[in-house]
Amino acid sequence: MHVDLYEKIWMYAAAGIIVVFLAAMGYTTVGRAMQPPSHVETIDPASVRTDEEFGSPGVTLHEDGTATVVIQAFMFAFLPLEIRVPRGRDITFRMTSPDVIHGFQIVQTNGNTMVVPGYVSQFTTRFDRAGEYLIVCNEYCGVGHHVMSATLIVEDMPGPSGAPDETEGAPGGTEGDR
Ligand SMILES: [Cu+2]
Repeated sequence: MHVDLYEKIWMYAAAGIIVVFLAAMGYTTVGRAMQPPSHVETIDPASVRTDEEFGSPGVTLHEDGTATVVIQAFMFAFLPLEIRVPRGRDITFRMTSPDVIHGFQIVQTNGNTMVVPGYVSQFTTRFDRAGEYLIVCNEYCGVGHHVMSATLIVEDMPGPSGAPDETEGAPGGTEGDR
C-alpha cells in the first residue's frame, strides 16, 4: 500500500509524541515518586464538619517522631490555615472536602493530590528543608479559588522520646525534598 511521504511523517510524529508522554509519566511516577493516593476510603461529605476526625483538623505528633495532618479543604480555604510539622520525618496528610473538588499542592514538593468530596485523600512524604511552604488549591473550585491557600511550616522538633534524633547534625537539611 502506498502511503504519502507527508502522511508517513505525521504518523511517526504522532507515535513519537505518545512515546514521549508515556516516558514522562513513567519518569515522574518512578523517578520522582509522584503517585496518586492509592487507597480508597470514603466519607459522607455532609458529615465532614461534624466528623470526629475531620471536624477538628490539625497536626498530631506521634511518639515515633512522625506526624499526621488532618485537613479540611472547602470553598475557599484550608483548615488549618497554618500547618507546623517536623523536618526529616514521615508526615501523613489526610484530607477531604465537604463541598466540591479541590486540589492540595505543597508548592515545590511532591505533595500534591486532588481532594474529592466523598473520599479521603492521603499521602505520606517528608521535608528535608526547614522553612515555609505555600499550599495552594490547584483545581478550579469557584469564584474564590484564587484566594484558597495555606502555609506549611517545616521546623526542627525534638526527636522521639528515648531515641537519638536522626536529623541532628544536618542543620538546614539536604537539597530539595524527596
Ligand atoms: Cu479549591
